[in-house]
Amino acid sequence: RRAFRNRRGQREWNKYAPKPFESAEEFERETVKHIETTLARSLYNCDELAAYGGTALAFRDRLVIDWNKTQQNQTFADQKRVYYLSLEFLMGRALDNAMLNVGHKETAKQGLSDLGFRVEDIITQEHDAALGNGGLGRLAACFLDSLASLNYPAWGYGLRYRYGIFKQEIIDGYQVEVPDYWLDFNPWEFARHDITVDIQFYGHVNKYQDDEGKMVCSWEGGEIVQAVAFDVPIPGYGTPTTNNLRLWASKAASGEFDFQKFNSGEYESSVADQQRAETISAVLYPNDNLERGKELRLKQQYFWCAASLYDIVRRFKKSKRPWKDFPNQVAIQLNDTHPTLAIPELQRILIDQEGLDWDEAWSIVQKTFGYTNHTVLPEALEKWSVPLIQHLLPRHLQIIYDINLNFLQYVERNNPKDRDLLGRVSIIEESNPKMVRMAYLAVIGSHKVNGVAELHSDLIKTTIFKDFVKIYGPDKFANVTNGITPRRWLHQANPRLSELIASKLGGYGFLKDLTLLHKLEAYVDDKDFRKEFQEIKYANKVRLARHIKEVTGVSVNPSALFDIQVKRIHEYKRQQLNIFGVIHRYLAIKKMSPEEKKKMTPRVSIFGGKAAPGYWMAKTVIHLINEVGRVVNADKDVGDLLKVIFVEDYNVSKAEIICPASDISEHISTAGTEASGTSNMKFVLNGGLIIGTCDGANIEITREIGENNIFLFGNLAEDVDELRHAHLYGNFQLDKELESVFDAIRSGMFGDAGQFSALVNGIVEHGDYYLVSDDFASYCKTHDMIDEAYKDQEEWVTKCITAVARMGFFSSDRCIDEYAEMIWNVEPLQPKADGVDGANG
Ligand code: GL9
Repeated sequence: RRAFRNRRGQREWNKYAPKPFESAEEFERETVKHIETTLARSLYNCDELAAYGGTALAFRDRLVIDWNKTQQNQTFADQKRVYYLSLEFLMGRALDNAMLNVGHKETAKQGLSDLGFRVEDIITQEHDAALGNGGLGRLAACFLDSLASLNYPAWGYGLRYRYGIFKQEIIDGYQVEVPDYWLDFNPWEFARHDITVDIQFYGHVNKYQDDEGKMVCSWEGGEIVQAVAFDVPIPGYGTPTTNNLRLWASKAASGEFDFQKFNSGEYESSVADQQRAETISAVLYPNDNLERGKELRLKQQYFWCAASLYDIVRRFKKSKRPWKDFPNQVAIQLNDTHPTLAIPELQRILIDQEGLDWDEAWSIVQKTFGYTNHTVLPEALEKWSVPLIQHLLPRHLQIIYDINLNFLQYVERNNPKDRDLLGRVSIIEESNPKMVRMAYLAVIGSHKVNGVAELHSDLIKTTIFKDFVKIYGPDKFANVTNGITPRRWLHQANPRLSELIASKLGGYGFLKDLTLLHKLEAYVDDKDFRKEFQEIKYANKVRLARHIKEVTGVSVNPSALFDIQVKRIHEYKRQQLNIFGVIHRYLAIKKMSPEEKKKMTPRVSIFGGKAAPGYWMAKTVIHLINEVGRVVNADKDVGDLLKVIFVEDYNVSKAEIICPASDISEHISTAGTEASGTSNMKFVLNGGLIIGTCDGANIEITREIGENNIFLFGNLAEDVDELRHAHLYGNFQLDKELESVFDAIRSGMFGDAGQFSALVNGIVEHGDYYLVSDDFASYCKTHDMIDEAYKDQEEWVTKCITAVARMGFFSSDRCIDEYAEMIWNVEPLQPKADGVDGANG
């Protein structure tokens, strides 16, 4: 696979590049060499971790050659590049992915076996790179995979957090957060101590006339922190293209602690500066869909934007092109509003440092940026207080005010009659203190704004950005429905299913063009295919059952219906609706006769996900799930009919075990709140059905796979406002069945009822903002339908296979092509394969 043909049509290998392992022996030789020399470990006490290290380094050697060539090729080609700015990249493990992209996993498997190891055990030694919270960060990781696989010249820019998302332990049913120190041994990053940028904070602005009499501003004083680059290779699938993810770490500018203090015995304060600087990139903020306006977070944002822009501008300037070419060479995508400061920062560079006039600079800025919105939840929309920005970034505040002034004058000219409009769309909110609305700044500073699923993209146009549609017209707003990479979420997570599909489709082409899956529909009635499809699902459930037994001690029956909800714990995602439904089911089972029980479909309700450490309500939900599990799982009347499991520390590598093992997964957010969701796609692609609301990408999944193959329920987005209003000002009627559930909780059936009163009262007394009561009856009824449907396994398998066959649309490759064409205007760059300096592939 790694061979290329030269101009004479002969297969050749690069003279110097390490070739793919030609034999297991060759792999062993290199792995052992790394274990003994790079890692300085003796083979006689080589444990699995050391074997992981040696294996990773042996594969890394291959990756790095392609990486260097790709970068060289992209530099020579000198065409437009994409820069994806994201505060989160939820990468998960890298070794299995490297094996897939470099090839020769089988060779490694054989070699490891000769050394006395199983490849699966070695792969699982790796610590997840968990530099993200959830969907937004995982989307960025899928996008990097697709960008490389499709040969787009692209870089990711992020922060190198010393601590990623915390590890979750469940102790006595409560979430406990443990720090995730993941950098002990990370063979996938390369410290570039020679690539540093000085980043300024605080200080003041000086205004003066330059030699030509022009007024100029300069930002002076304050303090400097150094950004150091760490690079991570991102290999593409089926191509040698290997892109770069650059993560910035913070360091004290001097790089050394104060020797004078040190020598005079003040050891502690001598390192204080250093530690203060290093805290900037120390830890990922663990909030999901919530912004809290902390100074350190703003520092992180500016630090990362400024370092990345400096790097991008430096690269552009090497080309010696005129500034007006900047947007033809550079496309910057803002992943949410987190990198919005890049907008005033680029404007500052162009006017204060490069001497462009305002309008010329601003036109470059607007053409360069695109902004992706990922949520309409009001509590997630970023706002920073004016005094804080004034203090930390005085020059940027001036620029933001100037951007706002120009914008408001433009609005006023075009809408002279609409007085309130100016106040509504101003970047500055006239509150006390005044606030900078980052989403508005992002919209104004970008040429395209996109949502992440059709419903969401429509919603942003009618709610948070309604006025901007009036001002700019609808064409500034677009939709790019999210997707997932089939490499990780089908082939790596579910190798047997991938192999089965490949056997029918004549190879693994579907991993590059997921729409080829449609050919599977021809096998819906194929007996052998169906049987094997079912066996694979069963085997995946056995694998998950084993994991559950290992970590919780609870045995679950793999023949039961596996009903899974894994995602961040959030009121809008409504895990509370799910657990209330579970209690409802439990109460029903308790009342059943033995005959009725015989007819029941046995279930395992599986939950997983982290709550933000300060999100008390979400933590209460976790506690309730665990308490219900404790009671139900020990109840002899129930037996296998119902088990309730909370899988602790849900993360990317656990998702790879969980997603292939569902019969049903739950995507049950209050309509209009989940922008897209992406795990819905992962579960269906792996042959599970879903129960969901008409929200986010569920709607498009339904359109693609057919409404017979999905279980939809609940109120529609267009009715939510009305219902909320009625709750507060009408007569709130609690659903009767839900009332019985609450009675059970209040009776102390699941431990001290006082612990759950806020959860219950939020619904009964405080307006039920998330419409749990309104949707409860239809939710339970739909679960009853699922029970019935599951009894007819023939029909069930037909649904699952049909759904898989129709999931081609949800590849992140499709997303990236849409971004490239509609927003970035960039072309792929074919890897060089001329056989001389031999990018091979
Ligand atoms: C999110 C949305 O809530 C999801 O619906 C969406 O699928 C993803 C990716 O577009 O973005 N927005 C957001 O802030 N998060 C999302 O998952 N939160 C986290 O990632 C923590």
